[in-house]
Amino acid sequence: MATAAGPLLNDIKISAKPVAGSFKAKFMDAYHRLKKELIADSESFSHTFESREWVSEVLDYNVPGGKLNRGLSVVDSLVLLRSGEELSEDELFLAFALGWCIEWLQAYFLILDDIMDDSHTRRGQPCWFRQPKVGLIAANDGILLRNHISRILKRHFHDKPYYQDLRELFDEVEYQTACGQMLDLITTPPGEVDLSKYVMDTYLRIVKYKTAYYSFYLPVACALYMSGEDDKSKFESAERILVQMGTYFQIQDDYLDCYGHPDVIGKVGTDIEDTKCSWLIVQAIARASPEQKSRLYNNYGRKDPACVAEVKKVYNELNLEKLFLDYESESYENFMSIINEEKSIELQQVLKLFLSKIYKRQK
Ligand code: GPP
Ligand code: MG
Ligand code: MG
Ligand code: MG
Repeated sequence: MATAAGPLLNDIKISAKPVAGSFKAKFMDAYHRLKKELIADSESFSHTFESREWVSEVLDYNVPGGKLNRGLSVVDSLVLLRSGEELSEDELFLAFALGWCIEWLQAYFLILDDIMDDSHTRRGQPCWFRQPKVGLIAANDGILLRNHISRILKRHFHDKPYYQDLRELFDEVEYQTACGQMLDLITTPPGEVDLSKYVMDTYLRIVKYKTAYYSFYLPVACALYMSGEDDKSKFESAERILVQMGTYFQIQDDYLDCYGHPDVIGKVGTDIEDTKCSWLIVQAIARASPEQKSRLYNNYGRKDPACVAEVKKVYNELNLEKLFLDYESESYENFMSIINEEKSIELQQVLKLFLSKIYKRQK
């Protein structure tokens, strides 16, 4: 992680780094336990040898292979919310289980998103639906993963006072994400290039819903429920700031789609070919001359590599890389000042940890 923001970032890293690092191995142990329980679970369905093998492969291929930032954020946030007070082994496992529910949700979204975006690679391997034996079975695998979340919650949280809150939280966030995904898709219908619709307001609405709630608000809300928090205003201020951070995260994703290295980001960008309402095209349309606009209209949304190269050429003429890097540095300063206004020191720490994990990320 870069330290261009100077001492402020170093302050966060001092308190944040050891927390995240130390839980990774135990977090993976929890994955194996949850996987075993799901496959052994015969309450509603008794697995055959083939189905057990299939589920095992669906899980191993799609669930644990990412950065695990969302999942680990639950336990990291809980530790900070408890002001460093030690968690029992049982509490630790529950925080891991909630973290894995988020990773399961992410895997379910990504399997379906890759079909919808016609993507080829994800996390350094072919997208699940690109596996010859999988194809559109992937759609059902996504549904299966979504249902696993409910089963994990029921098995491990049924007797907790916050069980109903968790169920509603996951339902609400899934709904928000599906709405965001809908906006993402209907703003860019196949074959239609109407770049006049690509304005910042529309963009911000798409990314708030398709990315920010599940990636940023969800882990902290899980940790707040686990910590026994019942002050609604804590949830509200966390939501307000984390949704902005999630927006910043998706802007990075859009930037990396064009300028990131596939070996580092683990996927080959498809936003230009898919006519996506990406941060880059919104900025380009706002700045382009009539001549540049017509080149964008003629080349955006086409699978031809020469068309993609022409769009990137306009991006370079408009110096969008520099625009992004300036936006990134400004965002850091803005976030720090919003976070420092937050009344709860524990919540401040949680938010700074999130910022330190994503600021100037390369993947
Ligand atoms: C990220 O968009 C958004 C999601 C993965 C949410 C998908 C939601 C569903 C309900 C399926 P993206 O397409 O820019 O992500 P990536 O670049 O990783 O493909
Ligand atoms: Mg998408
Ligand atoms: Mg995608
Ligand atoms: Mg993307």
